[in-house]
Amino acid sequence: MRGRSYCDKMKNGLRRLLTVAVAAVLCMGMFSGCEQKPEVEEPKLILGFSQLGSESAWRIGNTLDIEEKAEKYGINLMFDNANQKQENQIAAIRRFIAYKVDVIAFSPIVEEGWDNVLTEAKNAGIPVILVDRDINTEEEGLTTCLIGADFYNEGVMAGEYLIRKADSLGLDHVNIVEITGTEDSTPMRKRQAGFMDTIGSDGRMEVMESINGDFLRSRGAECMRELLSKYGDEIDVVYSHNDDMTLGALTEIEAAGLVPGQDIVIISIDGGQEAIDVLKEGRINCVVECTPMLGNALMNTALKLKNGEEVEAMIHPNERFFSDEQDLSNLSPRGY
Ligand code: GYE
Repeated sequence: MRGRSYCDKMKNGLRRLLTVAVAAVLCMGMFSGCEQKPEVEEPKLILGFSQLGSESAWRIGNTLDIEEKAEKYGINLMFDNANQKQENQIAAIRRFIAYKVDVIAFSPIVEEGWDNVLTEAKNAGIPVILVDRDINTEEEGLTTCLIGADFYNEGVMAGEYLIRKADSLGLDHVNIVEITGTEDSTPMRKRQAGFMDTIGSDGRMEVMESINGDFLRSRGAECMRELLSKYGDEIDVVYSHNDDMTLGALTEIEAAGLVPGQDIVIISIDGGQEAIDVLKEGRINCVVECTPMLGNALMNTALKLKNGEEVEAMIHPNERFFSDEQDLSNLSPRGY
């Protein structure tokens, strides 16, 4: 700039000097700050979890428990809800691998079809935990462990209840309809097998039809409508693989002018609050427990894997059943 006075030049020089001094002080502050420990604690581990959907009260309870326990344990949870689609679960697991999470956990919607993506996880050195449901594979070492219920035993408990009920009612022939969970899923397969193996040797028992209700309340109602239109009041027993389908079926039974719990024996699985309340009213006869509270076991197992420790191959929570044979007045709130 032309024509500047000596005084202007002095002012500018001073200004520059000041700017440099301020910058130097700021810089020193920044560097000394770098030496201090960051205030935010590093997460203990990053856990990628693929939930299969939100089809039932059980599933919603399971998701809430896992989110709550991740926070309690200081674990960074990358959560994905697959909305009932296997391809969404596969895509989520691939994202977890790309992100290099420490541990992957997932609840497989069905048992088959996981080999490729789990081989990718294995090759990336990321351990995989199965939550709730199992997979079917010929490959070795794709997963580390399974944390979930003993579904076969749940089916056995349901069958044993039915035998006792038939005895107490003095029935010599029992017509059963079964509303099953998602086809090819572990709980569907094992709840069916445990039940059939238990009643199989009892000559009074006849399964008229097994129909797929996909663990959904709306499908439970549709299935029951169909069954009632085929068999009407010949149906003695409904064995339903979860509470939501059971509750859907009840409305159809009542709409058909029948009294659930009396005209038809109702056996359900899960043991969520709504079904327990209906059991107490006498409109359901037996509910086998299946707890969705798997969060503690999952977080403990994930931490062990991160530390390179051994984990148990199978963790089954303890489960019981609730029925019209018991006094349930003091049962504590179910939490799902
Ligand atoms: O019984 C049902 C849910 O896999 C144990 O899935 C779970 C089952 C549960 O939709 O309500």
